[in-house]
Amino acid sequence: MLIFRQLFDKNSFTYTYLLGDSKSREAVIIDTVYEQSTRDCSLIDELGLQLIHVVDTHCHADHVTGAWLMKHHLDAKINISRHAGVEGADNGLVDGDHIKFGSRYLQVRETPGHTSGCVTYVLDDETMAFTGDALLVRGCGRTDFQQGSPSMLYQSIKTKILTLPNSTKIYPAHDYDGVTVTSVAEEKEFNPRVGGQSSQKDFVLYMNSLGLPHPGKIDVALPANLNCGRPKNGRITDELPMWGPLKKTFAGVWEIDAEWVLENLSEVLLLDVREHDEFEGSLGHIVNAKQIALGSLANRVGEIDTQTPVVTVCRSGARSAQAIFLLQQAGVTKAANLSGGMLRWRDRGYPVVGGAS
Ligand SMILES: N[C@@H](CCC(=O)N[C@@H](CS)C(=O)NCC(=O)O)C(=O)O
Ligand SMILES: [Fe+2]
Repeated sequence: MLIFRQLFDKNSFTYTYLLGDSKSREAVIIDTVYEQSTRDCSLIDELGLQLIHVVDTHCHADHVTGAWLMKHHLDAKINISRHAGVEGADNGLVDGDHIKFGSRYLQVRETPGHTSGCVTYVLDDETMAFTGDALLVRGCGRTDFQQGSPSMLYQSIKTKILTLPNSTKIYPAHDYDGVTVTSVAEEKEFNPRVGGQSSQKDFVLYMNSLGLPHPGKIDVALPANLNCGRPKNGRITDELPMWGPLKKTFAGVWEIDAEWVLENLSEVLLLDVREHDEFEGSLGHIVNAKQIALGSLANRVGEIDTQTPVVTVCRSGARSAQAIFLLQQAGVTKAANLSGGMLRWRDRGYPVVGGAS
């Protein structure tokens, strides 16, 4: 079975696609965004996938790709068109190449015109095509920079994309109105630029009259993307806090493993957000923990020292996850949830004060 997720970056209106083979757990990710790497790594981890390939549909002009960072974190191979002119990719793709993940693959179709190095990735059974900015929902990518060419884009769309089965679902790299998917049949009929009876001349004249301002981030994005998103000095600038081995869940909560907490009890403030009777009840509590029930936390947050890392604790790790959001809102940034809560702490046989044996 195919595992499929569509993810969205609300700053650049970019869609990122994760595809995995449920049996082998191997996965590929298409068009990542640098600032979303933590999110993407968390989802891959929570779904139990192993990222084999990170692929880009083209050298983006509006956001920095997460390709280099994903490779750094997960040891995946970087793939982009050989014609994209970028440095640092593991595989320079050409028409007809296959990108394999488990028993599945994506077929590479060169679809230049938005840029000279644009490709469309077609799933092995032709049920899905990832068109990048070649074909958007009721639109298409601009053709006024990066060796763009409206006549070339027209040919790419007509001969490489709209020749797929009518039922093929089309997933674009962007949609500025939040539309998530379309199909070959729909775009053949309703795309205002290439659909219906529109000729190449109609298309070229349409595209030459767009008059769009350049993307706001082009001066940052292009040089970075010419190096697959590697920062200039090779230093990572994502959001990982450094006070402990933290992991961010896909739900957006920083978590810390119980073993590290046990070994570093004197370095952290343990904040137990259970009710007082639970704190003194059968599960017991961790030594030196401060008890403030979740319901009172917003009012009592001033009692918490913002310099010391805070580890929030509850029965299962659920209420203490909500406590993380409250602490962050109050400016306590060094805070992480004890993953698994008191239940896991006790399962592992770690020491508690009070509680039933
Ligand atoms: N306002 C956006 C514009 C982004 C933009 O120009 N996007 C390109 C794709 S990289 C495009 O082809 N857009 C098509 C359109 O806006 O119709 C920004 O500043 O980033
Ligand atoms: Fe683009």
